[in-house]
Amino acid sequence: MIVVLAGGVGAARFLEGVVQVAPPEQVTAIVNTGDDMQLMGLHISPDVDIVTCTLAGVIDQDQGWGIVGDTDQFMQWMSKLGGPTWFKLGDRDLALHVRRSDLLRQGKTLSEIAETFRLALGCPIRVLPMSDDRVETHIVTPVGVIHFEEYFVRHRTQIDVMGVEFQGADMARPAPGVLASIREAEIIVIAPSNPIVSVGTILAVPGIRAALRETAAPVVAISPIVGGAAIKGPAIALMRAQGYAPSALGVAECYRDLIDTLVIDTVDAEFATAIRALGIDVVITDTIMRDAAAKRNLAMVAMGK
Ligand code: FO1
Repeated sequence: MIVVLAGGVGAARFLEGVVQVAPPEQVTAIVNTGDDMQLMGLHISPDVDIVTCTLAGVIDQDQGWGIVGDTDQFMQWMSKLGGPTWFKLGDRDLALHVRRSDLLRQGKTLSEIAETFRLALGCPIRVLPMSDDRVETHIVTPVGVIHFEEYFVRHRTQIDVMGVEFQGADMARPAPGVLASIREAEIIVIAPSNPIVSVGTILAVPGIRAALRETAAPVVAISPIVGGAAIKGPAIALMRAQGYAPSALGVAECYRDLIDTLVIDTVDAEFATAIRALGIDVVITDTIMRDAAAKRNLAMVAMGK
């Protein structure tokens, strides 16, 4: 069994590589739900949807989120009616959100819904939300403490980050199957996701960090920082705000108590010695997932094949 700790787009692309080299039924993704939010009465669960829809082959590949071929009638009418339009939900995506919200109101859990959706959409790997309890990542900024999606999408990250809060995390329980899958894994890979707000949020759920430290399986992380820049998203500002250098070495420091190996990009080879000095093995490869072959290569390297 292969367990992958996953955020959104970067993790989904990495998982596309994993399923090229391993049977999908042996792959479990434990997915960040700290980006989840309530908007217009709907429960939005971006990372779970990104992973599910990417692996099901129905993602809008250009954006990395949303549904392929989607239309925008809903957003157009929302705009006419003076509703919020900063967070785009296409018409097909809307169906997914209405259905999820309805099932939650009927008493279903996020993980039950994730299973229903992945089967309905044809996602071949197991997708486990990190928790069924409400956890929300909030960013401390000069204009107040705002939800991560407001910082990321509404403000387009053009606002200072003073800190990060994982609201609800201390009371959250890992979703059913999360701790067992970590315990029973043959290998655990931390996807090239944001170490602070994607993976950091998963690790903030009590029990998950301890399970990773106790597992007999090797724990391998892939640096999402390449040449001092994030492959996607606001990792640099968030790492700085949390006191980490925005580099492959900073990523190693984020995970130093957890991982056996860090996969870094060839352009970051200069950090290998310093990372090894932390007691972490280093594997150097091309980590940019340009195409299917690059995703496959990264999955092979991370899985030690
Ligand atoms: N990202 C954007 O940049 N703009 C959007 O309007 C947007 C809408 C959206 C709707 C559904 C969904 O599942 C994801 C969506 N995302 C959007 C992506 C999301 O904000 C982030 O990429 C993740 O939360 C970070 O992993």
